[in-house]
Amino acid sequence: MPTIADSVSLKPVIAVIPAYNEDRFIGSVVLKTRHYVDRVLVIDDGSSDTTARVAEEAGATLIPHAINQGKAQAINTGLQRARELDAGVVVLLDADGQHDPHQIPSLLAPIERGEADLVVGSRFLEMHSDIPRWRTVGQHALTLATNVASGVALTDSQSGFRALSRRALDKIRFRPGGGFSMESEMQFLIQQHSLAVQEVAVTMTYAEGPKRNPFTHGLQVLNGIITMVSLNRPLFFFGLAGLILLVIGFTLGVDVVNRYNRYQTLATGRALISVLLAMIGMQALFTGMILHSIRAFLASYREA
Ligand SMILES: Nc1nc2c(ncn2[C@@H]2O[C@H](COP(=O)(O)OP(=O)(O)OP(=O)(O)O)[C@@H](O)[C@H]2O)c(=O)[nH]1
Ligand SMILES: [Mg+2]
Repeated sequence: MPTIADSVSLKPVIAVIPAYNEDRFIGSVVLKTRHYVDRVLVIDDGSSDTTARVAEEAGATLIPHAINQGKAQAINTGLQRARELDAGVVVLLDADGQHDPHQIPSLLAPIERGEADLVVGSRFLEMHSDIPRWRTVGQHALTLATNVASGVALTDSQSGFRALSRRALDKIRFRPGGGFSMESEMQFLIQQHSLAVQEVAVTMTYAEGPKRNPFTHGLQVLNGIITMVSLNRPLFFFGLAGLILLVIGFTLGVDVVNRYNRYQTLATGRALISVLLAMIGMQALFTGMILHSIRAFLASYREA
């Protein structure tokens, strides 16, 4: 039976779905997704429920992880299998029914037109999604942090509903232990490999409450962003922080000198803080420069 994916020139279209204890939703997600792609890969990440069986019965190719390794590692496994299967395009979506498989064609369209290597389904391009207000605050904060840190601007950095061209598929691999910061990590990889990115408007369902504590989840993502920025853009991260501290320290120092000239008394507290800030600033600046040089050296060593 022909699928809608037949109209896609970059075949086969492969869906990669990471799943952890999702037996309530995985069956319908796989069935709906199959209408739009040639093959569905479900990475069962050591679930203790019947996710694996339901996914297979619904027609997915199952890739089991014996133990739970986290979302990023599950996607790495799925992308590796997609490369082995010579995928033309890959679609990433969640197993919990929050993403609507009927929107897969709009996600694929920019890649079919040859305009993008990575297409991100954004909840915030058009305000369709019925997202609890308090959750949007955290999502926007993480997007701002990711945009500033990576140098690539998106409206929804945390969306897991994405499509990758073959070129992106060849470049994208997440660092082990990345867990839930993989969406942010993708933004760093876009910058690193000069991939063309586009966003399309999608809706997401928020029928149920969050599964994990959103505060700790947010902190984990933030921690991932800090790790990535220090690995990928040390000069920006340490250099900028160092420069800011140096400027504050210097301004305070000038103020101390002015006060001394005017009142002939030394503002000891301010003077100490000024010296301390300047010292930390210098140290951060040098750390950034040293890490930047090491990174450049390693890159040239890898290329040689
Ligand atoms: N492979 C793998 N997938 C996971 C793990 N935890 C969650 N997932 C999957 O990753 C996707 C997103 O996880 P969710 O827990 O729904 O995260 P979220 O959508 O940010 O948060 P909610 O709003 O609470 O749904 C789903 O398909 C999950 O099944 C995990 O430990 N390993
Ligand atoms: Mg979810």
